[in-house]
Amino acid sequence: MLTVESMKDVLRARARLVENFLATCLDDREVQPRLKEAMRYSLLAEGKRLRPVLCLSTAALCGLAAERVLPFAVAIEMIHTYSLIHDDLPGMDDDDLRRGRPSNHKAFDVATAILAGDGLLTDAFLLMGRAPLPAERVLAAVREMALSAGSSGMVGGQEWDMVYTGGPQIGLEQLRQVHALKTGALLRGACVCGALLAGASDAVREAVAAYGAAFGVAFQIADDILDETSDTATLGKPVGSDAAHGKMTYPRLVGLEKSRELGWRQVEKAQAALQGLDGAEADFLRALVHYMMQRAA
Ligand code: GRG
Repeated sequence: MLTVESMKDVLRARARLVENFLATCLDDREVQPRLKEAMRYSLLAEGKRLRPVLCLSTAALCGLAAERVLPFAVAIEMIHTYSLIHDDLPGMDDDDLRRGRPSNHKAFDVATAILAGDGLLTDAFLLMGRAPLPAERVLAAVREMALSAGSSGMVGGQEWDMVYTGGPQIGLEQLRQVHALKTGALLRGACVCGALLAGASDAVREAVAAYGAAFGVAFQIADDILDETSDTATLGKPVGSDAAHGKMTYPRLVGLEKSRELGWRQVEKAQAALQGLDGAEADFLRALVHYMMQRAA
């Protein structure tokens, strides 16, 4: 079993790999200077780099070295960053702060923030095509990422979220469905893409998908709890901002204690999904999901 400190060392090392790549990922071609500045502003702001780390880690679980999957993993962070920029826009959540600094449209302007998001989303697919791996594996992962991020995944979840916001109170099952798409789809997709890029067997790919799905639910519950209990400095966004936006959250629906119980149940589910998979990489993934929930304990 991995200690928390060793798990954090691996997490930091992988996040650093991602950040080094992010620093130069727009430098290989000409990009309009103000647009490039806006894209880099959000991309290089402090983030946990969870999705690319998950992709690198499930690839490692399946025996694929980080450098072969790094462009793809970074592309997933670009998609995540675009979603944060657009989520903060006045037509959506209208948030002034993100990742501890003014949100993109506050630092630049609304039109530039829209374009920075569009640029990051589109350029992500350019980068995915640069993964030095067999074309059929890359194609399968690109398809998976499009499904996870697009109208059947994150974007669809965002629309459900808007439809439900301010409307009649929704129940636990509806809340779970919104979050499975809005937040969970990209986290699950990141896990599945690592396995696809590594050419994993169907059984391992399914195990990793189940891990990613449970990770996504636990992540959202932890995020909701932190939203309720942390201060602005910890979150980099206003305290209770989701609840303040009229959104239903786990603590609002079932209370803090029950939310924690539900979160830990998902941690167990994620860990159980990897049953039968041994070694340091499986241990890392089990420790990671535990650590992620522990933040909200
Ligand atoms: C606008 C298409 C579109 C989608 C928006 C990601 C998203 C969907 C909305 C963000 C709103 C939000 C706070 C959701 C809760 C969970 C979440 C995605 C938190 C941010 O992810 P972290 O904590 O962020 O991994 P960092 O900054 O660490 O990368």
